[in-house]
Amino acid sequence: MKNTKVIVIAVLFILVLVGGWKLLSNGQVPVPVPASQDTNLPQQEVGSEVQIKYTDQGFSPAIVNIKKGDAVVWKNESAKDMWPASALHPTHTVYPGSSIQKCNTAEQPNIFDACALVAPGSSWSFEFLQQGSWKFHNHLFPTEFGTVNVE
Ligand SMILES: [Cu+2]
Repeated sequence: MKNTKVIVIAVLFILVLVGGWKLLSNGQVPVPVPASQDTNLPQQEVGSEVQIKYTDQGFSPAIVNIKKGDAVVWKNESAKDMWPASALHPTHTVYPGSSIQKCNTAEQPNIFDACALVAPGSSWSFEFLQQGSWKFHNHLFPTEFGTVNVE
């Protein structure tokens, strides 16, 4: 009986050794990735989203600073409809390529204009590919406005 125990322990020991060696030789042991690998990248990654809330008091924040390629999401947290759009009311032509006349055309996805009522609880987003300081307003209440700075 004593010999059997010794043999079982020896076999288990060999199995553990062989198993460990196989793991190492196959490179399957997880190698930790250095966390500092991407410290050279800008803190705000391209393609991120910034949110502007629309409340009964207007847009908040009214001024946002983003990078080219980022999107701004206008979220309607008020009790009434909103319609974010590029300056200048009523034509909406300040942002390059934008115009209220392009609403309901194939170009609508590329213009800085919601082109429709955005109901309470809903949101509308736009990706900014042009650098500059772009004013926007609520087409339904043009005295409510703000600015998106794209660097
Ligand atoms: Cu307008």
